[in-house]
Amino acid sequence: MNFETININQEGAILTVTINRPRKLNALSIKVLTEMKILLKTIREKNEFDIKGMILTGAGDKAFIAGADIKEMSQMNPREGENFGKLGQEVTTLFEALPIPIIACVNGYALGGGCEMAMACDFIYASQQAAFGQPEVSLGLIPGFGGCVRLLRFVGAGKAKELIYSGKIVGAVEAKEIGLVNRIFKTKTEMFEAAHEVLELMFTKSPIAISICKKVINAVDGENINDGLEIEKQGFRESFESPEKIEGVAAFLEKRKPVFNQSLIPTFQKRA
Ligand code: DAK
Repeated sequence: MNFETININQEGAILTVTINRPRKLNALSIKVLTEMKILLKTIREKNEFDIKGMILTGAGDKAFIAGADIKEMSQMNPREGENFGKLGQEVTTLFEALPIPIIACVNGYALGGGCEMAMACDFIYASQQAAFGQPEVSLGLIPGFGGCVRLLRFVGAGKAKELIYSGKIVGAVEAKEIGLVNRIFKTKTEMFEAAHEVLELMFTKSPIAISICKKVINAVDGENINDGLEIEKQGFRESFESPEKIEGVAAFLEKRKPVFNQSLIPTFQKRA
């Protein structure tokens, strides 16, 4: 399979998927998400690659994924924003639905949709250079690829709220302390070696048992992810309707600080 924005490399039963837009810090464009969706659906429906495990990573030394593509989002109306969010949620849901272990190897910025993509994998390994955050509120947005739901599951409500409300970026050590990251490595090479090693260990166990463990853990962790995702989708659309999204996104593109209306009290209205 040939893709423009992702690279795939199979070694034995392990498929490494690399988001390959290093000059844009591997930001998730519609193209990246569409190609990811095609790949994951092909693996799920055909198991064409005959793999037992997967690694997700980003090209270059600076970023795993620096988030959804802000430039593309700046052109989207609320309806297009909703469709974009749906596509992102489909990709993250496909990761969880694949009945094999998937490790996110984070080698730099994992921000916004990037952090969400890492959390949709089974667990996260990080290099010392890794940095994590959900900075969407700086753009007048909310995490929309499952971030509110999955960060809560990884680190608990208090830490999730602190990170999401502040948009703060934390390094690998703090990310490990709060339970977002399983292990930290000095170099990228060590990280990938360890990921291969643990996957090879898993391959000596029952693949069916592992797939059932994955299904059960994902199903019982929290109550019902679909309800949570539905609410998040509505909230995301709402943020797309807000003038603060226009200001936040414009400020990023114009390389300046955003000016938000502090007196505005936002309301969250559930859609029918
Ligand atoms: N999107 C597009 N381009 C990006 C980008 C992004 N997220 N992040 C970086 N880039 C681009 C920069 O614009 C720059 O491009 P040029 O200006 O060279 O053309 C290039 O990558 C290098 O970035 P910088 O020059 O900014 O590099 P620095 O080292 O100075 O800064 C940084 C690195 C990671 C701190 C900075 O780039 C940064 O703050 N990036 C944005 C991080 C961010 O805010 N990420 C969250 C994005 S919002 C949805 C659901 C979810 C989402 C969207 C929709 N639906 C439900 C609809 C998700 C939202 C997000 O992820």
